[in-house]
Amino acid sequence: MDNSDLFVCIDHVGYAVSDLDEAIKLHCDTFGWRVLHRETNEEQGVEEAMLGTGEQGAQNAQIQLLAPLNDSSTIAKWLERNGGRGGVQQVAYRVEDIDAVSATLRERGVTLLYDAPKIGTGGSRIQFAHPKSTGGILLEIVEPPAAAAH
Ligand code: CMX
Repeated sequence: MDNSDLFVCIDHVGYAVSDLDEAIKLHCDTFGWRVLHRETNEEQGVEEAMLGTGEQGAQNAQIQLLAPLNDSSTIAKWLERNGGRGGVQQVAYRVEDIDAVSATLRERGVTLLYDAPKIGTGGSRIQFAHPKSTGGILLEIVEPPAAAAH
């Protein structure tokens, strides 16, 4: 089985946090990350920040901080289930062609959450694999906007 065309690399690891500014302060002041990008994604119910380290930009693996926009947000539910504590909510794999990779994963029995990819950070296209079909990890698949794919 040739798997070489599935994933490019780990794109980011997503942490659920209850307060975005507090989390940014912790990860930047204490751990030395810096904010590369910040946005609100209404559809996903999140306020988020992408963090990079040193001179690295979005081409390298990032940390994503995800705070709930409202009580019905996926992140609010995740935090509630976790006793209000933050933690790793997802791992995201970068792909070059999300439609092709989604089709391959479906063929292999992976449960994908959306019929078609949705819009994620910075205009990327995203899809999720349900944790029940990945061994317990919420897996995001992300196709960056064309210019940032490599
Ligand atoms: N990681 C691992 N397991 C998780 C999980 C997570 N993040 N979220 C839920 N689960 C587990 C629960 O513990 C539960 O397991 P048990 O049944 O063994 O108790 C099970 O999954 C529940 O699944 P569910 O009833 O289908 O659905 P939930 O309401 O818990 O929601 C999920 C889970 C994956 C469908 C939901 O989190 C989702 O839609 N995620 C995709 C969208 C998202 O995460 N958006 C925010 C980030 C946006 C971005 O990255 O840009």
